[in-house]
Amino acid sequence: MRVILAQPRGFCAGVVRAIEIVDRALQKHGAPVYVRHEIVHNRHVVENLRNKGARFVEELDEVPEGAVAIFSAHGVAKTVERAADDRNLEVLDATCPLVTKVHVQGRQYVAQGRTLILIGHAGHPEVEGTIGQIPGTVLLVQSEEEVAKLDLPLDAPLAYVTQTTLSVDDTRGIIDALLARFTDIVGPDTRDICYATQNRQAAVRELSTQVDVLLVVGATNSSNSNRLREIGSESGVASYLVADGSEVKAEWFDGAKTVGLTAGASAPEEMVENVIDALRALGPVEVSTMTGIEEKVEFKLPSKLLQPLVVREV
Ligand code: 0CJ
Ligand code: F3S
Repeated sequence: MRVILAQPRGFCAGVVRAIEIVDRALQKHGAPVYVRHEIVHNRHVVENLRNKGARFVEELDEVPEGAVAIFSAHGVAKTVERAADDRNLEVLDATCPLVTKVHVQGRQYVAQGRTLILIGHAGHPEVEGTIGQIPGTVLLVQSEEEVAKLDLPLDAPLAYVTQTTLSVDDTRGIIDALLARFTDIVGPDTRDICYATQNRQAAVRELSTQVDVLLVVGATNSSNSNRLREIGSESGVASYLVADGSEVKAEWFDGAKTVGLTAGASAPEEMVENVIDALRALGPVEVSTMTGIEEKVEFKLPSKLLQPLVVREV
């Protein structure tokens, strides 16, 4: 069997930064440090940090007064920031800077007197965070059908922003439907979808033309990973989302000569290797990597974590 690895795949700059924030917080403050929500949507990443002394909670009332609390890469609502203040928590914010950019942009549109529409998936923590970062009502739109149902005057001053990990194609369809229906609406095209999501989707679309089966390494609650699997399916390729090699099933590969393998932005490269090992257990495997973009994006750490850990006396 030939295995072709997608390029790019796996960790994005926001995930690398978020994990580094937890690691450095543990070095600086010692265990335990508290992380609100999974730092990124991957249980291998979470387990690894838990073993080093991180404690994962869903809400801040589970964090003792005055402790260190880290917000996940997906961002949080203002109410969460206020709750952290009320409990005197030492906050380290691992919100991806590209999510924060959407928060800022949304607030700017509202300050211009526009009603804000957020294109995204209900219940996702990034969507809850973005809605909660913007004053007033934010209207969530999940599909083109929902655009038709928006109860707004056709000439109302509107603006839209998007979740960062959506399908580029679906989002373009929703934006086109908004632009076709409303006469005074502004927004950033599909550019709010982050570079990592766009690059991984483009790579998988190309890879899907060359393979019989597509495997996406990622978690079932990872939005960006799910979108990669969907692109494979939409291209007519049998496509599966797996957390690691233990979930790979022999019957998926009956008659398959070429398998495409990619990973969501929150999936560690070790799990890609783990999946390759599982494929090797089924028979001989030849691994290559498609040609693709080399990403060079890096995000700065919060300044609180850049201070030297040990101050030497002079
Ligand atoms: O929302 C984000 C800032 C992406 C974080 C990295 O991916 P993941 O899987 O934790 O999150 P999504 O469910 O948003 O893709
Ligand atoms: Fe940020 Fe995109 Fe990664 S929003 S955390 S760079 S998937």
